[in-house]
Amino acid sequence: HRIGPTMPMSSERASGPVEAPDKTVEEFVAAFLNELNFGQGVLLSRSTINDQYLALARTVRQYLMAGWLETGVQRRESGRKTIGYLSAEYLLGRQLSNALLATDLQDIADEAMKQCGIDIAALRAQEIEPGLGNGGLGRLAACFVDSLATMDVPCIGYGIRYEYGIFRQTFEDNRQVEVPDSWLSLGSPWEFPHPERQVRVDFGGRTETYTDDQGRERSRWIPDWNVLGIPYHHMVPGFRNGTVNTLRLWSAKATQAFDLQIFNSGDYAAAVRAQTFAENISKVLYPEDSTPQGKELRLQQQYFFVACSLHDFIQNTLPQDFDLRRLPERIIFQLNDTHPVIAIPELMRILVDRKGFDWDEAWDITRQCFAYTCHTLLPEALEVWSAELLGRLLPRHLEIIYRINKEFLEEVRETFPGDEMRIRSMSIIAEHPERSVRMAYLATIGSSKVNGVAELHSQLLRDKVLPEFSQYWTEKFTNVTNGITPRRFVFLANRRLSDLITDKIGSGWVTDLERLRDLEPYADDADFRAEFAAVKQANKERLFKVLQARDGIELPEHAMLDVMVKRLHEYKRQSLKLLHIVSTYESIISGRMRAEDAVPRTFVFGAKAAPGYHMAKETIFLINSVAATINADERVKDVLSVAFPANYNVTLAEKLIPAADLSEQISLAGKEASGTGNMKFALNGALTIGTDDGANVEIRQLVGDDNFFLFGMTEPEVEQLRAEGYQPTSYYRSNDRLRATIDLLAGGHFTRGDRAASAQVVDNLLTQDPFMALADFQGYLDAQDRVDAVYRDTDAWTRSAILNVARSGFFSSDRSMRDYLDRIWNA
Ligand code: B1H
Repeated sequence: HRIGPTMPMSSERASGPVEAPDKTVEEFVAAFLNELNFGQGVLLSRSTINDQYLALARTVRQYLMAGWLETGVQRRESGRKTIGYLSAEYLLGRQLSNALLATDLQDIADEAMKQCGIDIAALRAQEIEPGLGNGGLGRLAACFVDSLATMDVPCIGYGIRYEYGIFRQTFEDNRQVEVPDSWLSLGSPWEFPHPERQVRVDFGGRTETYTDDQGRERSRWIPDWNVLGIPYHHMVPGFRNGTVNTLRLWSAKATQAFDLQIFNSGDYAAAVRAQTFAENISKVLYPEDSTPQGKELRLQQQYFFVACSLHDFIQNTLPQDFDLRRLPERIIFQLNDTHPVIAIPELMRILVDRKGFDWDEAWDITRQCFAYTCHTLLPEALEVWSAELLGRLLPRHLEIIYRINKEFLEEVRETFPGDEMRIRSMSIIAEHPERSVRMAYLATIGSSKVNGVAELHSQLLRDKVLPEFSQYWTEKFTNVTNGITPRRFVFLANRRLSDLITDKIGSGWVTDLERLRDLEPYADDADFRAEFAAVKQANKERLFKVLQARDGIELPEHAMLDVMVKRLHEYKRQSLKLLHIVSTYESIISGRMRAEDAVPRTFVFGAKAAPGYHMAKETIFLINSVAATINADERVKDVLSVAFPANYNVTLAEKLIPAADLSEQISLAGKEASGTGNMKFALNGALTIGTDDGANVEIRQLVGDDNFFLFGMTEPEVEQLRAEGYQPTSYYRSNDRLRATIDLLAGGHFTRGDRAASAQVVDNLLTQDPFMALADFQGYLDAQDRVDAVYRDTDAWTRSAILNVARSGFFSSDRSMRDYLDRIWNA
């Protein structure tokens, strides 16, 4: 079959303007019925909610289409530098509400659906969110592309169209059970497949050397299998500015050649199996957050989407005769962690092997085309691929990596002659325990800039993770503190607060979040405080309805809502939160504290554990067990409640965060690179109890110490304690409350007398406690006492909450994008 060339530029507009329907209820209804009848092939009277949802989505799409096509034309004509955001994850969240918000069609759509006798809320609820990411890293990518569209910056987001996103979490007998996330099963109205733009991706085989016609020794790759990448385009609408950028997600498909070879051998079943093998590449998102699995399929995924993306930009996006020496003027590929770092040798391969460039010239171009963001400090999270595996899957790339390394180390040797220790420590290739490729080193050497994601993290990155490199290239290292999109996480998620803010300071804050500063004076205005508190209460009631319908959870109306939502990981210390809850409960049932003297609290957890992360799953079991016991205990009724709704995701976050009073950000100092949930809570008027870690540091500096509950060791204190030899049992022995808490937890009180059921988490805390929860326990309880004291004073609490909102404008991802543009992209 023929794949036609795209039309030449000059004729693009000749095809006539694409016009959106008018923004009136009548036209909206007409477009909707048209989609329902002609698109979905049903009558309104016979249509299901899913039919109606799909038709509504396609109707809203019509309003975005003209902007999308026009943005595409402009991008091609302007010759502006494009940001190629390379990310293995995009945690998008639901699209319908965001599209209605971006087009300012919410009210019209409400009314139009009403006229059709449809409850739009039911249609919104019908959408399965695309969960193509694990947590913060994937959500960050989604916030960044939102901001770039809103700022009208040319950006193509490149990633993988996983057929199954992050698993759906359910609980059985208090334990996590994973269910596949078949998010495509009811149809996906937001994607546009383009099978005619398929790209072939090679794998395996060997390399051979030959002499080219100029007598130069060269290498070429003789691969032995390949797959096709089919791009699926998604619209990324800017906020009410007409810009619509593109997210291009790749799906793997078997090639015909691949099948034929085996079909001809006569083994039909083997041929079908081979097809499945190829298509497995984009089948499922790896569910590990922070600790990458060194699995072959994962490396296939990484190379697959990166090869498709580079090909797409160079062959299909740039003009035909483009001079690749000028590539850095037209593209900067931002590497979202090390997952896409194989793009660096891939670009070298394209330039040297396919386009005939000299090595040195190709290397000079390549380094200018990449920038690398590191998202972690955990040593176990730094990606490393065994040379054996890399060489088997991508033999030419391994060869290129060896040469990059050889030339780099020669350069270092010139600067530091005889310093072999240093040279070994900077090698991309590690020799122990097996020969392997350190992807973070490759990324650092092959990029023009390297950044961390919060001030503290960037400093630790320089000092601890890549110290030799930051000495060698001081200027290469920089910081860009993360941010979140205020469109989704304030305007959409918290309409009541948004209306209140807009009423006082106008609506400019939605795209210029620093304007929230203008709210500061209202913190001292009693009427405003009352309105602000009423918003919070209304958001809680909305949440309680959601939890009741979604999980059958009943919660008391008037309690402090204390929320910890994030992936389950030991370094994040959900177990420390659990110790606080059990300790409070123990104080009451032991009679040390009267129930009526406690500040009523509802604790909410949301957390998925990686399916293979044993300790994380045990912690989930224990939280659920504690929740069940406390919720059933009459002695603490309406004083302590614990809710752990299953399957925390973006959709639930949008309901939970606006309702929260207290935001739990309690990782061990030096472990959480940034955190972004922390920012969402502050912007929605929750106060933070947190350690001096990640972006908490910057939140506290901005909102002020009086409006933040700080506790725990600092990063240097952690290091010192570790060096002295940390002994968790010494805290258990010397702290009565800690001992009472752990004894209650260990004694089977929450597990129907089964002591073994809690033993793994408890023993881990007592004997290893790798993230020093016991060392920070007392400080945490003291900080929680300060929380109670402020909460009793409603005026003081609300005042602080308002100041948190007013002073957190810095955490807009628009600001992050401006920082990338200024410090990294030169665009
Ligand atoms: C973050 C990851 C991550 N850091 C490996 N690293 C993964 C690593 O599938 N994998 O193998 C998946 C995810 N995610 C997070 O990034 C940090 O922990 C947060 O602190 C940070 O806010 C977020 C965004 O920068």
